[in-house]
Amino acid sequence: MRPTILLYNPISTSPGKQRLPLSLLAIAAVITDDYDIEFIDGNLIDDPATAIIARAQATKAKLLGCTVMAGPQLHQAVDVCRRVKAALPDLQIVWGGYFPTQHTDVTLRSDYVDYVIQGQGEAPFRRLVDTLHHGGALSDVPSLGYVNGGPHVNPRAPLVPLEKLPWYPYERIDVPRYVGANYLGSRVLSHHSSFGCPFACNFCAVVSFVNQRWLAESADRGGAVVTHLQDRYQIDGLEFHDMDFFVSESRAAAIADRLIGKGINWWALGRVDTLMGYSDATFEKLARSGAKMIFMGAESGDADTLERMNKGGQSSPELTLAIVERMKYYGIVPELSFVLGSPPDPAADIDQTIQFIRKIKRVNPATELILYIYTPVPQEDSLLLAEATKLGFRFPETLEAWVDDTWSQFALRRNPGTPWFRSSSRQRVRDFEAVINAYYPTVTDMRLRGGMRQLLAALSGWRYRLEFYRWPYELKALQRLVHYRRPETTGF
Ligand code: B12
Repeated sequence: MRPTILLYNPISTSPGKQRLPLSLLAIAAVITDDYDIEFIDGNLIDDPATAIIARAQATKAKLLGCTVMAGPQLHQAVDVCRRVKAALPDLQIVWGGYFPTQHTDVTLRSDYVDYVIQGQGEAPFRRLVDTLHHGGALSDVPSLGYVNGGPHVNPRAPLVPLEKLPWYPYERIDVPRYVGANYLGSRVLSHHSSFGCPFACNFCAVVSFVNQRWLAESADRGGAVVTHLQDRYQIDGLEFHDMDFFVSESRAAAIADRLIGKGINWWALGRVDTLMGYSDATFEKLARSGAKMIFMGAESGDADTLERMNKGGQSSPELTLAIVERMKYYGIVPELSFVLGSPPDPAADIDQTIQFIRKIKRVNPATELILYIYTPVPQEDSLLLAEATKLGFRFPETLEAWVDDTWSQFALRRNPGTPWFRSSSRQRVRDFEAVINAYYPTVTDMRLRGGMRQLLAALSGWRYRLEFYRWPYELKALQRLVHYRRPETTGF
């Protein structure tokens, strides 16, 4: 009999908005030939702990793998893993993904997580699974964190090119339950066509993850996956969840070639400077292939702040203005995220960025905005983290502290409660957000129909013109009434 491995995806989104659990599909792909796999998804069921306990008892599984991002996922993962461990102390639990990679010691200090796998998971996971089932030394499992007297982490495994990894075992999960509807289409799925990012922005969690490497699937393989998803699940929309889809222009153009004529609208993430370097011919192709919206980190309207963030490349506020203009020409919506309120002078940073955003909207009113508030991520040599530490910032030291109310807010990057950040500054960002979103309602919210859009724009006009953003209660009430969805709560 083949051993069973249980894989658990903690809840990460609201019901009906679940994404394919790509992280777990990726690690499942490398063991599926030799092990049976069962997926338990907190986005699909109410009580994952009970389900895991029942399936572990029925299958005699020895290992539970769990993927964890900071935020709601961590919240559920802590509760569920604690309960599972109490019921089944012999079931080994391994965490992987962003949170345990960044906070390995804290994770291992809990008494319910046995192992952490840092960074790219496929090769180390295979090795761990084999070691636990067929013998071997934990010290030989690369990228593995485990308790050995104290927390111990083995050296990282070399990254494996995606081209050498097997396709995701879609047939092992109920894919139709993940087909969603949004502004891209009525049958939307997701794919991950490259791993990593060559830059080292010092507010970004991806850096400690991949150390400035970028490993991409070929256009042939990417195109074949999309064709499969369309033939099998009739998709008309696709989200590429890559950390940076557009690093290589020739690859992006070649993928676009393969998407032209398929009737699929797509979304992906890239950098302003990279995309400004693309030729008109490539842009033309992207537009024709169905690129509907491209997410880019604009981060700040201030060149010095961009410098402090170590944005790298050619990043500048002028280039951001240029890309929104360029994308307007091609009919592709720019989705810009900003990281506001970074030290040392958060209030000044916020004011400057608000002025900049107003300029952007004048150039291209369709631009989508995502306004995050700076929250540090662990990263060696990060100037921002060093400044934050000087101002009294410390990460929590236990998983329990991570999931308390204050730190849960921190992880969502909307109300971080960081020592340098006054709540009046946070309020200013949120008030401005309410006004600008009313004045220029987002195109991604399908519930906002013509009349309501006009009403919101009319009501917010005087505030926007006079730059008076305080106490926008009437707008917030109306937005609540239409269940206005902030893009960052439905995106990433
Ligand atoms: C898809 C996605 C989501 C989906 C959730 C998908 C799901 N699991 O259900 C949605 C849209 C819901 C989401 C929400 C959020 N997300 Co998100 N999300 C992503 C995104 C774009 C892709 C992740 C992915 O699937 N990658 C593809 C897979 C194959 O790669 P992977 O996850 O890295 O997995 C590999 C390894 O990590 C490892 N691994 C992962 N899990 C496991 C488990 C085990 C057992 C093992 C052994 C290995 C392992 O092996 C895998 C294969 O190599 C990333 C950015 C990115 N491109 O990485 C952000 C990202 C992870 N999200 C992030 C954030 C901040 C959020 C939000 C908090 C945003 C917000 N403000 O609301 C929310 C809330 C999260 C929550 N609710 O808990 C940040 C995390 C930052 C941080 N400090 O850790 C990221 C990095 C984006 C960013 N650059 O800031 N997100």
